[in-house]
Amino acid sequence: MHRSAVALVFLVFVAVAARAGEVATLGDLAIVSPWARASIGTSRPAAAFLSVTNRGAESDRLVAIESPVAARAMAHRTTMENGVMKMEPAGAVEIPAGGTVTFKPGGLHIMLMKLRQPLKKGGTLSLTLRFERAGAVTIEAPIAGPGASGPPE
Ligand SMILES: [Cu+2]
Repeated sequence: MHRSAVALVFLVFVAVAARAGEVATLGDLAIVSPWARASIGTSRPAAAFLSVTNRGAESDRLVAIESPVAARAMAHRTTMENGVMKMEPAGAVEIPAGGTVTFKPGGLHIMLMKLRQPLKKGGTLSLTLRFERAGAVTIEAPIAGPGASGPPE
């Protein structure tokens, strides 16, 4: 192999290794460590989590979420009100320039409603994220157990 080609391969490897957990990039956005929780059948909503990093100089907004397994998907926010935990639609989620927004248990999350099939531990969930500026990307989120607080190993 030509020496410059070896150097290029090495550089690409370093770039990939430095961004562990990144499953997709879309313009200046990177989708990091997506995962979902196994659902309790199909009668209750399911939740999915991930991070979005914006390496650009302009903010973007997550305006829509779709999944083939749910009739509706949306960003939700968990809040405490007078000691009672509740959640509500978060609307379009701002992804600030140079910032990372993390969807995680107890905070922002992706709520999947009216499931067409249960989310089973060990499977994967297909999610399409639609951003106002960057466009849409479809990712596969591994499904952890129903009580998991982080992605499956
Ligand atoms: Cu919710």
